[in-house]
Amino acid sequence: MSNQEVTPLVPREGWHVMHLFYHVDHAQWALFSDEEKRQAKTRLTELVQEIRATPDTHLLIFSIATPKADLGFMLLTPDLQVANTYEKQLSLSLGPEILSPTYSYLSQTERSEYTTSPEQYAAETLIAEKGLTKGTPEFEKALAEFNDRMDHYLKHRLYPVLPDWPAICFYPMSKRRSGSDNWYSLSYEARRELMAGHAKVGRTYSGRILQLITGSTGLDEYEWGVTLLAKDTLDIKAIVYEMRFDEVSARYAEFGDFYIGMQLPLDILFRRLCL
Ligand code: 76R
Repeated sequence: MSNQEVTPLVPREGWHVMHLFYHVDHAQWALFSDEEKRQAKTRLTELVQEIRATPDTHLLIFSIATPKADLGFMLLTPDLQVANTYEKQLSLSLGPEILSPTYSYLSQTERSEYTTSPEQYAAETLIAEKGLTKGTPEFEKALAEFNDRMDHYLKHRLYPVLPDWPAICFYPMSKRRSGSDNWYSLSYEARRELMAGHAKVGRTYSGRILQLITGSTGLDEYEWGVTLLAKDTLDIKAIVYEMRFDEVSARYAEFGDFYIGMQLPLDILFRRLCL
């Protein structure tokens, strides 16, 4: 059945996101003739081109550091039917026994519950902090700038286009729900205040870390997938370390496994993976 015949599963807003990790079976690969190896790599290359030519669809490809996995993909696309189709095809692209999944994660891009609203920005920053008066040209200009910035930011959160920065870090995380450390029994105001502290730390990494937080409550084991892109692995280590001291992480965060990869063009990736 082709995708035209099934009902699309497109969220009301945002995209589906899959993180896919595989091992390469080199024993099976060694049984291929040179011609079969060439054909297999061509199949994967053509599939990658097809995926990347699909509207609103992005595919990041990376080699994984350490033998936790060999190869990773991050696929972003609106329709879960399409994501599922591509995911199955990627698994089989090098031949039925070459790639075996070692870990995977399903999430969706989402807007943040804690993003500052224009009303909050006006009251807390423009009036209380900067002493501006509502209705003055200065106030209106600052508010318009804020709205522009937020529109741009929301667009990035829901429909991200990720840069080709070499280092990629992925890990899933949840907010704790135990005893007196239950994030979900805090009031909205308390959570918003804590998240403001978190964001303040995060903003100091602007230009060095590009983060994408995707929601997975009800979709996968943890509540969020954290994807960090960097040009220097030291920045990844530093931000994760620094955030451990921030109350949101120190008290309320639980983490899954960490994966570190390097984004590479396919020809270099094939050589890296000894294919
Ligand atoms: O409105 C916004 O999106 C900006 C403020 C912001 C929110 C709401 C923000 C900023 N984050 C938000 C939400 Mn974040 N973030 C993480 C991790 O390892 C750890 O300890 C935690 C993993 C990192 C490294 C990180 C980085 N953030 C979230 C959420 C959802 C929480 C919820 O809804 O309850 C999670 C799980 C999470 C986790 N965060 C930033 C960063 C960085 C670098 C920023 C600044 C971004 C910028 O301003 O450019």
